[in-house]
Amino acid sequence: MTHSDQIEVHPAWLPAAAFRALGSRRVLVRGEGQLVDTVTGEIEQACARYGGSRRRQRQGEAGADLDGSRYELVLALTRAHPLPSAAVGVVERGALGDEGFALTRRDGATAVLADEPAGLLYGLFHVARLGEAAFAGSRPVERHLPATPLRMLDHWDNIDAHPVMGQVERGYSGGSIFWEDGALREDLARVRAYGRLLAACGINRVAINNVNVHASEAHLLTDRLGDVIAIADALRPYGIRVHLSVNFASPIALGGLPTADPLDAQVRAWWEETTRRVYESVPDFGGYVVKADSEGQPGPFAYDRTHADGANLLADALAPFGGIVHWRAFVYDHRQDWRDRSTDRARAAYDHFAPLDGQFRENAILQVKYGPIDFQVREPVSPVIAAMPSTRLAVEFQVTQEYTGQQRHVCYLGPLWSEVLGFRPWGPEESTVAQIAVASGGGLVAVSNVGNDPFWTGHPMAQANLYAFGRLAWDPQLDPTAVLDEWIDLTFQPAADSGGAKLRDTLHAMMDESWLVYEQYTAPLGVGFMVHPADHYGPSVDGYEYTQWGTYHFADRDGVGVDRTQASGTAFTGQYPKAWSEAYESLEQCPDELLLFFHHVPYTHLLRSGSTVIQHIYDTHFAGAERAAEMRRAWEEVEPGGLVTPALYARVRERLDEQVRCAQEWRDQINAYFFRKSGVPDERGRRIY
Ligand code: GCV
Repeated sequence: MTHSDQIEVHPAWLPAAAFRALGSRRVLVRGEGQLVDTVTGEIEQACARYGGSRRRQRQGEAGADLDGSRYELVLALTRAHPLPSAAVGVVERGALGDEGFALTRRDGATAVLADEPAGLLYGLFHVARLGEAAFAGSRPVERHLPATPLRMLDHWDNIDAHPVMGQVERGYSGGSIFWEDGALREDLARVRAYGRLLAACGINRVAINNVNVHASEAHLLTDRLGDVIAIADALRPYGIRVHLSVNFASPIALGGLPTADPLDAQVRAWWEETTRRVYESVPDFGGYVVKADSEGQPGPFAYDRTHADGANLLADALAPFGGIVHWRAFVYDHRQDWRDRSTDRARAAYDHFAPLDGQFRENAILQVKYGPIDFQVREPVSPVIAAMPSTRLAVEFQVTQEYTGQQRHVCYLGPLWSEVLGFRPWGPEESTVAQIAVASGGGLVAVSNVGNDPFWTGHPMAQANLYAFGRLAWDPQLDPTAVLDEWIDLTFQPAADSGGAKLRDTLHAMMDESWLVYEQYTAPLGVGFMVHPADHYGPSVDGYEYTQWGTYHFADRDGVGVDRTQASGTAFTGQYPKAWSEAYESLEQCPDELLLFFHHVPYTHLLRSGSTVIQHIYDTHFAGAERAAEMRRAWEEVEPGGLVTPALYARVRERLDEQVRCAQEWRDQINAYFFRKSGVPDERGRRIY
């Protein structure tokens, strides 16, 4: 496809060839509804390209055509009557929920059944993922149901380009696909194509504006509702509901009231009326996202009210329409005195929110960043997740690579998210983070990495992160390496011949462990934030050390790390259930990769790995920079022009040059810094500056 300025837009994981297998078949679609129309349209296009045929049958249209044996692929709603024979007896109606589907193959026909149209859409994309395999042999009935109905992306997009943060806060992929220069884009083709990509990996909700809600963006709630309607219309054909980030002080800024106090009757009436109007315009509107009392955003603290009071105000306004409020737990003191070692930013979310457990309304979801600080390359899982059994919780990830290479570095984040989702806060045998979030009635949310860049995500390989987030939100138990394989198969359509196999191997070699490689040359042992303040890119070891932001490493001539123990530190370890509280508290049991997050230790401290802290720092930084160079060498072996277009080849090549440069800079600055502090030489005598 092309967009307004005529740059070819990369098809990401939906190139035409992804539909080759189903587009060359005889296909029957049965059912009604907008999403069934979407399915039909997809099949129509694929058949036009690949020579297949499609028949659409609506309710009440009978005829000999209903005999499934004439079709090689049948997609039908279970309520379709009568069911095509290929689909009869496959599943009990009602067992598939709002979004699930069943897939089976027998007597030469593949059938996808769903109770609701959304299920049919997800089933269609599943068939595309399977390719020819969907049409081979026979398949027992498989049911595919999403783990959670809440699989959402947050955009940090601004309408007006912000003087410091730009059009997209922490965006590394060009401008916003929604807005440009203070207005909604005229051509929303990219937004429609985005919706299609998202549906194909399982996302069903999008918040369309930055959680830092500036002046123009606040008006999306009221006099700029037209923008919201247009975006919702563009995304609806792919089953995606739109949410808005709102400013807690809107009753003052937009409503002319003297207060935004959540318990004030006029304020409550203002939100009720405003929300009613939103639903009048967008009946399937998803709800609000709120960043309150955080990094300068207004909130209930100004009125001596709690965050439950704040969230419940909006929840009550949304409830009559089935909407939800996502209330973010990212609340901390961003004006801390660096001299004060007792205040610990890691503690803040738990301290603020754990006492409020059970006080939030049914339709309020607390949105918790996966770690206690801020999307670092390595953090422990946030203790809030285990601390609020009576609250709906959504775990928040960051697909945009703010702290993981800003889409200039290859950093496949599937393994990080998978590790977090599989973490058991209550100890072995107990529930995982994913199970806790799902059982609470929450879900998974992530900050999007998409912009109007021709490759969507700046670095073409960062597309894999977006895809993987969707797939893990649908099924948190998926193996991230297998998900990467799906992405490779769809995106590059590699054949099983030697060329295809080689490309697959190269991509796996570069991406499978790229998160760990990034960790190696940047942040040792759980220390975070040694980045340039403001843009958060590249090394600046002391960049945050004497600032107000609460993100310190406390390196001195003897040692490094933050003492968060109960015995002698900030007592953050005490916020975890016993199993992890004890493990993190203990120098012997604390996992190496988190040691400096929890402990301040001498440079000569012996890690569980057998290395000392200082030698580990040197070794990992040399190794990480070398592995970045290996990635570039691997990419140089790829031949542009076959499965990899010259444009994509060149974009990756250019990014790898920067990654190698930056990794060396990280290596040299970190090694030099810690050598100068500690005076301990590298036992292998390598060059340290
Ligand atoms: C949208 C980090 C980022 C901010 C972001 C904030 C948040 O601090 O650097 O740009 O603000 O997280 O999650 O709200």
